[in-house]
Amino acid sequence: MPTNVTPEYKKAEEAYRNAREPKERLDCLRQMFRTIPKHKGTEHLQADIKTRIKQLSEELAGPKKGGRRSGPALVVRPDGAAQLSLIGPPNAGKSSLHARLTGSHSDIGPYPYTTHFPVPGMLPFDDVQFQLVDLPPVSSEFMEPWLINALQPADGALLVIDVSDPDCLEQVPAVLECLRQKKAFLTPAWPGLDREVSAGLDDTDDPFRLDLPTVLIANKSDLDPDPEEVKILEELLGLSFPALTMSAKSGDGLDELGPFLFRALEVVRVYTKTPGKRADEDKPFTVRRGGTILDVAHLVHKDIARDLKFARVWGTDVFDGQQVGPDHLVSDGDRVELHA
Ligand SMILES: Nc1nc2c(ncn2[C@@H]2O[C@H](COP(=O)(O)OP(=O)(O)OP(=O)(O)O)[C@@H](O)[C@H]2O)c(=O)[nH]1
Ligand SMILES: [Mg+2]
Repeated sequence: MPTNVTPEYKKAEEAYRNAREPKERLDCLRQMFRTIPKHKGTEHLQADIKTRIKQLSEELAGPKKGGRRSGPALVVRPDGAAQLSLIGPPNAGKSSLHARLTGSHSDIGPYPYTTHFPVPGMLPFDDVQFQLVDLPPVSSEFMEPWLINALQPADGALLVIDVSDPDCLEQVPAVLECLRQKKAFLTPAWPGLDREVSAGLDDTDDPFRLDLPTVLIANKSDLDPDPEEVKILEELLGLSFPALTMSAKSGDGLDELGPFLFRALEVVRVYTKTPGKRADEDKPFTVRRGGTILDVAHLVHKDIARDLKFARVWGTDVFDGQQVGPDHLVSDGDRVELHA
């Protein structure tokens, strides 16, 4: 963080870090630009903010008629309990996994660089869904210039590799380096897993630094059935991501992803009910551990959040129908009646 920034700027930066919708992010960036002290020490940051405002405005303007920017959206609006991006070298099987896990029809090809645009899809787990976004590959030869933007709304990443391909020893460091150069860092630290965050993170104050909790997906296990293979790989590469072994072809290991994400992201499901009625048991709202009644109210409707007075809760750490305030922390499975 540059010195001498104002509280207004800090507030705008904090809001930017928390914003998930592209439109909201753009508003925050504009606020950052308005409030940043204009002196020599902030020149780099000013330039960075301006570039991001330009990129995001273009993205939001959508396809231009006959212009360069036509085709599918390059940033996927978050949906479900969390958004996860599929990242990896060419031909690792990202699209094959995406198709199997979400039922999407993402293009699959026996040659590299098959996928050209983000493809969203939903992975069901229990009564929630995770949004998986298939992406074009990353390699030292080429990375789509918009790819880093597409990662911004993500809550985590699936780093997909072909575990049977010896080239992944070069490919994985190349992927990590390409992302790092654009300030995106894949980290083994997930909120719900007991793992130490690697020390010595530099520049954690940079508002444009993106840290994505990452799980290594060792795909094509049908071609290399040695269950130790991924451990050996991680050791050779000096990595410590949590890892899951899968085969998009045989289907092995696919059903481990949902439970992993639920636990690692500390998803908390809350069922809302209207007074005197049963809770809507099929469609929970989801927050993360640490989420409050007010966070749930925001998901239901912004007016309800604005006017919220108290809630009644049935579930964990409360007696049945206990009255609680907006700051009360919710637990998984809570049934909640919101009173405005
Ligand atoms: N044997 C085997 N083949 C697989 C598996 N997963 C994918 N493949 C094959 O690997 C090739 C590449 O698959 P894609 O899903 O297109 O790979 P991708 O990572 O999306 O490739 P890009 O979009 O180019 O980055 C295809 O021929 C798939 O049929 C698997 O688990 N086992
Ligand atoms: Mg693909």
